[in-house]
Amino acid sequence: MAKIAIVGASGVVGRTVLDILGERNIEADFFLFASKNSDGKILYIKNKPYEVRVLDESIFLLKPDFVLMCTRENISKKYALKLANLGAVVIDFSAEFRKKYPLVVPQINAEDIKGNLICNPNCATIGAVMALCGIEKNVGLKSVAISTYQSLSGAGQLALDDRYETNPNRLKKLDFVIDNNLIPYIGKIDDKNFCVEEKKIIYETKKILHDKNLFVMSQTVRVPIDVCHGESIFFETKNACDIEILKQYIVTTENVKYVDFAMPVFARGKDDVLVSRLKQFDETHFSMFVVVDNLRKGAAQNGVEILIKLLGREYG
Ligand code: 2RA
Repeated sequence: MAKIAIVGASGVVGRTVLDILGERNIEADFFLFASKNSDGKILYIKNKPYEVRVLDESIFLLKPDFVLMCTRENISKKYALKLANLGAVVIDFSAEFRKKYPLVVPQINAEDIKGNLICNPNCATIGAVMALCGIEKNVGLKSVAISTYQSLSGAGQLALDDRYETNPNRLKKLDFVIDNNLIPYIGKIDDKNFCVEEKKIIYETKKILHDKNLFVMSQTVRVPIDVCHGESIFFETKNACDIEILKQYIVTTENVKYVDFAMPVFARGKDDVLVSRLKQFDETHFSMFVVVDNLRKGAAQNGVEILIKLLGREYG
Protein backbone atom coordinates (compact mmCIF):
# COMPACT_ATOMS: atom_id res chain seq x y z
CA MET A 1 0.00 0.00 0.00
CA ALA A 2 1.23 3.51 -0.80
CA LYS A 3 2.57 5.74 1.97
CA ILE A 4 0.94 9.16 1.61
CA ALA A 5 1.91 12.23 3.64
CA ILE A 6 -0.42 15.20 3.89
CA VAL A 7 1.48 18.31 4.91
CA GLY A 8 -0.55 21.24 6.23
CA ALA A 9 -3.27 18.75 7.15
CA SER A 10 -4.94 20.98 9.74
CA GLY A 11 -5.42 24.04 7.51
CA VAL A 12 -8.67 24.77 5.65
CA VAL A 13 -7.37 23.16 2.44
CA GLY A 14 -5.65 20.29 4.30
CA ARG A 15 -8.86 19.37 6.10
CA THR A 16 -10.73 19.40 2.80
CA VAL A 17 -8.06 17.06 1.36
CA LEU A 18 -8.74 14.62 4.22
CA ASP A 19 -12.49 14.76 3.51
CA ILE A 20 -11.98 14.10 -0.20
CA LEU A 21 -9.49 11.26 0.37
CA GLY A 22 -12.23 9.65 2.46
CA GLU A 23 -15.00 10.36 -0.06
CA ARG A 24 -12.93 8.84 -2.86
CA ASN A 25 -12.11 5.76 -0.74
CA ILE A 26 -8.37 6.10 -1.25
CA GLU A 27 -6.68 3.27 0.58
CA ALA A 28 -3.17 4.04 1.78
CA ASP A 29 -1.02 4.49 4.86
CA PHE A 30 -1.61 8.14 5.72
CA PHE A 31 0.71 10.40 7.70
CA LEU A 32 -0.48 13.88 8.69
CA PHE A 33 1.87 16.80 9.28
CA ALA A 34 1.26 20.38 10.35
CA SER A 35 2.83 23.19 12.37
CA LYS A 36 3.45 23.01 16.15
CA ASN A 37 0.03 24.53 16.86
CA SER A 38 -1.65 21.33 15.68
CA ASP A 39 0.75 18.88 17.33
CA GLY A 40 -1.15 15.86 18.63
CA LYS A 41 -4.47 16.97 17.17
CA ILE A 42 -6.64 14.09 15.94
CA LEU A 43 -8.04 14.43 12.43
CA TYR A 44 -10.09 11.91 10.51
CA ILE A 45 -10.05 10.27 7.10
CA LYS A 46 -13.32 8.43 6.61
CA ASN A 47 -13.91 8.15 10.39
CA LYS A 48 -10.43 6.74 10.99
CA PRO A 49 -8.41 8.87 13.45
CA TYR A 50 -4.90 10.08 12.66
CA GLU A 51 -2.62 12.01 14.99
CA VAL A 52 -1.05 15.12 13.49
CA ARG A 53 2.75 15.23 13.70
CA VAL A 54 4.87 18.37 13.73
CA LEU A 55 6.45 18.98 10.32
CA ASP A 56 10.22 18.74 10.62
CA GLU A 57 13.13 16.80 9.11
CA SER A 58 11.57 13.51 10.30
CA ILE A 59 9.37 13.56 7.20
CA PHE A 60 12.48 12.73 5.13
CA LEU A 61 13.05 9.53 7.15
CA LEU A 62 9.46 8.46 6.56
CA LYS A 63 10.21 8.12 2.82
CA PRO A 64 6.62 8.66 1.65
CA ASP A 65 5.61 7.55 -1.85
CA PHE A 66 3.38 10.59 -2.32
CA VAL A 67 3.15 13.94 -0.55
CA LEU A 68 0.29 16.40 -0.75
CA MET A 69 1.86 19.71 0.29
CA CYS A 70 -1.09 21.91 1.28
CA THR A 71 1.29 24.66 2.27
CA ARG A 72 2.35 28.19 1.45
CA GLU A 73 5.52 29.02 -0.48
CA ASN A 74 7.95 29.20 2.47
CA ILE A 75 7.17 25.65 3.65
CA SER A 76 7.00 24.16 0.14
CA LYS A 77 10.37 25.75 -0.66
CA LYS A 78 11.93 24.05 2.36
CA TYR A 79 10.50 20.54 1.85
CA ALA A 80 9.05 19.84 -1.61
CA LEU A 81 12.17 19.46 -3.75
CA LYS A 82 14.04 17.54 -1.09
CA LEU A 83 11.15 15.07 -0.78
CA ALA A 84 10.98 14.77 -4.57
CA ASN A 85 14.72 14.09 -4.74
CA LEU A 86 14.28 11.35 -2.15
CA GLY A 87 11.85 9.62 -4.50
CA ALA A 88 8.45 10.87 -3.38
CA VAL A 89 6.02 12.25 -5.92
CA VAL A 90 5.06 15.63 -4.52
CA ILE A 91 1.84 17.48 -5.35
CA ASP A 92 2.52 21.04 -4.30
CA PHE A 93 -0.33 23.49 -3.65
CA SER A 94 1.84 26.61 -3.30
CA ALA A 95 2.81 28.98 -6.11
CA GLU A 96 6.53 28.33 -5.58
CA PHE A 97 7.19 25.91 -8.45
CA ARG A 98 4.37 26.63 -10.90
CA LYS A 99 6.58 28.23 -13.55
CA LYS A 100 9.19 25.46 -13.75
CA TYR A 101 7.17 22.29 -13.09
CA PRO A 102 4.00 20.73 -14.54
CA LEU A 103 0.86 22.64 -13.61
CA VAL A 104 -2.11 20.33 -13.86
CA VAL A 105 -5.90 20.26 -13.89
CA PRO A 106 -6.55 16.56 -14.63
CA GLN A 107 -9.72 17.21 -16.67
CA ILE A 108 -7.66 19.46 -18.98
CA ASN A 109 -3.99 18.50 -19.18
CA ALA A 110 -3.47 15.18 -17.38
CA GLU A 111 -0.82 14.42 -20.00
CA ASP A 112 1.43 16.98 -18.26
CA ILE A 113 1.70 14.79 -15.15
CA LYS A 114 5.38 13.89 -15.37
CA GLY A 115 8.28 13.74 -12.93
CA ASN A 116 8.34 13.94 -9.16
CA LEU A 117 6.94 17.42 -8.58
CA ILE A 118 3.50 18.36 -9.87
CA CYS A 119 1.93 21.72 -9.10
CA ASN A 120 -1.68 22.32 -8.17
CA PRO A 121 -2.80 25.60 -9.76
CA ASN A 122 -4.26 28.68 -8.10
CA CYS A 123 -7.93 28.28 -7.11
CA ALA A 124 -9.29 31.11 -9.26
CA THR A 125 -7.27 29.88 -12.26
CA ILE A 126 -8.79 26.40 -11.91
CA GLY A 127 -12.36 27.77 -12.04
CA ALA A 128 -11.57 29.84 -15.13
CA VAL A 129 -9.72 27.16 -17.13
CA MET A 130 -12.36 24.53 -16.35
CA ALA A 131 -15.01 26.84 -17.85
CA LEU A 132 -12.83 27.90 -20.79
CA CYS A 133 -11.30 24.54 -21.79
CA GLY A 134 -14.18 23.30 -23.97
CA ILE A 135 -14.27 26.63 -25.81
CA GLU A 136 -10.51 26.69 -26.37
CA LYS A 137 -10.52 23.12 -27.69
CA ASN A 138 -13.48 23.54 -30.04
CA VAL A 139 -13.41 27.11 -31.37
CA GLY A 140 -10.16 28.56 -30.06
CA LEU A 141 -9.74 31.57 -27.80
CA LYS A 142 -8.18 34.89 -28.75
CA SER A 143 -8.57 36.85 -25.53
CA VAL A 144 -10.03 36.43 -22.05
CA ALA A 145 -10.80 38.96 -19.29
CA ILE A 146 -11.30 37.39 -15.87
CA SER A 147 -12.75 39.46 -13.00
CA THR A 148 -12.96 37.58 -9.72
CA TYR A 149 -15.08 37.71 -6.57
CA GLN A 150 -12.93 35.62 -4.21
CA SER A 151 -13.98 34.22 -0.88
CA LEU A 152 -12.06 34.55 2.37
CA SER A 153 -11.10 30.88 2.66
CA GLY A 154 -8.79 31.40 -0.34
CA ALA A 155 -6.54 33.28 2.08
CA GLY A 156 -6.84 30.66 4.85
CA GLN A 157 -8.33 30.42 8.33
CA LEU A 158 -7.02 33.79 9.54
CA ALA A 159 -8.87 35.60 6.75
CA LEU A 160 -12.03 33.66 7.66
CA ASP A 161 -11.50 34.84 11.25
CA ASP A 162 -11.55 38.44 9.90
CA ARG A 163 -15.02 37.98 8.35
CA TYR A 164 -16.98 40.04 10.93
CA GLU A 165 -14.14 42.09 12.45
CA THR A 166 -14.95 45.80 12.20
CA ASN A 167 -11.89 47.12 14.03
CA PRO A 168 -9.00 47.47 11.53
CA ASN A 169 -6.47 47.12 14.36
CA ARG A 170 -7.72 43.67 15.25
CA LEU A 171 -7.50 42.13 11.77
CA LYS A 172 -5.47 38.90 11.65
CA LYS A 173 -4.85 38.57 7.91
CA LEU A 174 -6.55 41.17 5.73
CA ASP A 175 -5.32 44.73 5.12
CA PHE A 176 -8.82 46.21 5.39
CA VAL A 177 -12.08 45.36 7.11
CA ILE A 178 -14.04 43.05 4.79
CA ASP A 179 -17.38 43.24 6.60
CA ASN A 180 -19.68 45.21 4.27
CA ASN A 181 -16.72 45.83 2.00
CA LEU A 182 -14.82 44.62 -1.09
CA ILE A 183 -11.03 44.68 -1.37
CA PRO A 184 -9.94 45.26 -5.00
CA TYR A 185 -6.64 43.33 -4.92
CA ILE A 186 -5.29 40.00 -3.62
CA GLY A 187 -1.63 39.79 -2.66
CA LYS A 188 1.02 42.47 -3.09
CA ILE A 189 0.65 45.08 -5.85
CA ASP A 190 3.69 45.66 -8.10
CA ASP A 191 4.97 48.88 -9.69
CA LYS A 192 2.72 48.31 -12.74
CA ASN A 193 -0.35 47.99 -10.48
CA PHE A 194 -0.79 44.22 -10.93
CA CYS A 195 -1.43 42.23 -7.77
CA VAL A 196 -0.01 38.73 -7.21
CA GLU A 197 -3.32 36.95 -7.82
CA GLU A 198 -3.82 38.70 -11.18
CA LYS A 199 -0.35 37.67 -12.35
CA LYS A 200 -1.00 34.06 -11.31
CA ILE A 201 -4.27 33.93 -13.26
CA ILE A 202 -2.67 35.43 -16.39
CA TYR A 203 0.35 33.12 -16.40
CA GLU A 204 -1.37 29.92 -15.30
CA THR A 205 -4.34 30.17 -17.68
CA LYS A 206 -2.02 30.18 -20.70
CA LYS A 207 0.16 27.40 -19.31
CA ILE A 208 -2.70 25.01 -18.50
CA LEU A 209 -4.52 25.67 -21.79
CA HIS A 210 -1.21 25.30 -23.69
CA ASP A 211 -1.77 28.63 -25.44
CA LYS A 212 1.11 31.11 -25.16
CA ASN A 213 -0.63 33.51 -27.54
CA LEU A 214 -3.86 33.76 -25.57
CA PHE A 215 -4.31 37.34 -24.33
CA VAL A 216 -5.41 37.16 -20.68
CA MET A 217 -6.53 40.10 -18.51
CA SER A 218 -7.47 39.87 -14.87
CA GLN A 219 -8.86 41.95 -12.02
CA THR A 220 -9.17 40.21 -8.66
CA VAL A 221 -11.39 41.21 -5.73
CA ARG A 222 -11.86 39.77 -2.23
CA VAL A 223 -15.50 39.58 -1.15
CA PRO A 224 -17.09 38.90 2.26
CA ILE A 225 -18.15 35.29 1.79
CA ASP A 226 -16.56 32.20 3.32
CA VAL A 227 -16.24 29.68 0.49
CA CYS A 228 -16.52 29.73 -3.35
CA HIS A 229 -14.99 32.09 -5.86
CA GLY A 230 -17.16 33.80 -8.48
CA GLU A 231 -15.63 34.80 -11.82
CA SER A 232 -17.03 37.05 -14.49
CA ILE A 233 -15.31 36.02 -17.73
CA PHE A 234 -15.45 37.96 -21.01
CA PHE A 235 -13.84 36.20 -23.97
CA GLU A 236 -13.24 36.47 -27.68
CA THR A 237 -13.22 33.28 -29.73
CA LYS A 238 -10.99 32.69 -32.77
CA ASN A 239 -13.92 31.50 -34.83
CA ALA A 240 -17.56 32.58 -34.94
CA CYS A 241 -19.84 30.37 -32.87
CA ASP A 242 -23.52 30.03 -32.10
CA ILE A 243 -24.27 30.54 -28.39
CA GLU A 244 -26.16 27.24 -27.97
CA ILE A 245 -23.29 25.30 -29.54
CA LEU A 246 -20.82 27.14 -27.33
CA LYS A 247 -22.85 26.07 -24.28
CA GLN A 248 -22.49 22.46 -25.41
CA TYR A 249 -18.72 22.89 -25.81
CA ILE A 250 -18.39 24.35 -22.29
CA VAL A 251 -19.87 21.24 -20.68
CA THR A 252 -17.64 18.84 -22.61
CA THR A 253 -15.10 19.30 -19.81
CA GLU A 254 -15.78 16.76 -17.08
CA ASN A 255 -17.09 18.37 -13.86
CA VAL A 256 -18.35 21.50 -15.62
CA LYS A 257 -22.11 22.06 -15.46
CA TYR A 258 -24.21 24.75 -17.09
CA VAL A 259 -26.91 26.10 -14.73
CA ASP A 260 -29.35 29.05 -14.71
CA PHE A 261 -27.51 30.87 -11.92
CA ALA A 262 -24.05 29.86 -10.76
CA MET A 263 -23.92 30.83 -7.07
CA PRO A 264 -21.87 29.82 -4.04
CA VAL A 265 -24.95 28.30 -2.38
CA PHE A 266 -25.15 25.79 -5.23
CA ALA A 267 -21.41 25.15 -5.68
CA ARG A 268 -20.25 24.88 -2.07
CA GLY A 269 -19.20 21.34 -1.09
CA LYS A 270 -19.73 20.10 -4.64
CA ASP A 271 -17.30 18.65 -7.19
CA ASP A 272 -18.56 20.66 -10.17
CA VAL A 273 -17.59 24.06 -11.52
CA LEU A 274 -20.83 25.91 -12.35
CA VAL A 275 -21.20 28.12 -15.42
CA SER A 276 -24.17 30.41 -16.09
CA ARG A 277 -25.43 33.55 -17.84
CA LEU A 278 -23.61 32.92 -21.11
CA LYS A 279 -24.19 35.99 -23.33
CA GLN A 280 -23.23 36.73 -26.92
CA PHE A 281 -22.26 40.29 -27.95
CA ASP A 282 -21.35 39.59 -31.57
CA GLU A 283 -20.10 36.60 -33.58
CA THR A 284 -16.95 36.15 -31.49
CA HIS A 285 -17.50 38.03 -28.19
CA PHE A 286 -19.15 36.39 -25.17
CA SER A 287 -19.33 36.52 -21.39
CA MET A 288 -20.28 34.08 -18.63
CA PHE A 289 -20.38 33.86 -14.84
CA VAL A 290 -18.59 30.97 -13.17
CA VAL A 291 -18.49 29.69 -9.58
CA VAL A 292 -16.02 27.19 -8.15
CA ASP A 293 -15.70 25.84 -4.61
CA ASN A 294 -12.19 27.17 -4.06
CA LEU A 295 -11.42 24.65 -1.31
CA ARG A 296 -12.55 21.65 -3.37
CA LYS A 297 -12.02 21.86 -7.16
CA GLY A 298 -10.02 25.06 -6.59
CA ALA A 299 -7.56 23.24 -4.33
CA ALA A 300 -8.07 19.95 -2.45
CA GLN A 301 -10.14 18.06 -5.00
CA ASN A 302 -7.82 18.98 -7.86
CA GLY A 303 -4.81 17.81 -5.83
CA VAL A 304 -6.51 14.52 -4.94
CA GLU A 305 -7.51 14.03 -8.59
CA ILE A 306 -3.83 14.39 -9.57
CA LEU A 307 -2.99 11.84 -6.87
CA ILE A 308 -5.63 9.43 -8.22
CA LYS A 309 -4.07 9.65 -11.70
CA LEU A 310 -0.65 8.89 -10.18
CA LEU A 311 -1.98 6.03 -8.06
CA GLY A 312 -3.62 4.53 -11.15
CA ARG A 313 -0.30 4.68 -12.93
CA GLU A 314 1.76 3.18 -10.08
CA TYR A 315 -0.67 0.76 -8.56
CA GLY A 316 -3.36 0.25 -11.23
C1 2RA B 1 -6.75 33.46 -2.71
N1 2RA B 1 -6.29 32.26 -4.76
O1 2RA B 1 -7.96 33.30 -2.88
C2 2RA B 1 -5.75 32.80 -3.58
C3 2RA B 1 -4.93 31.81 -2.83
N2 2RA B 1 -5.19 30.48 -3.08
O2 2RA B 1 -6.26 34.18 -1.86
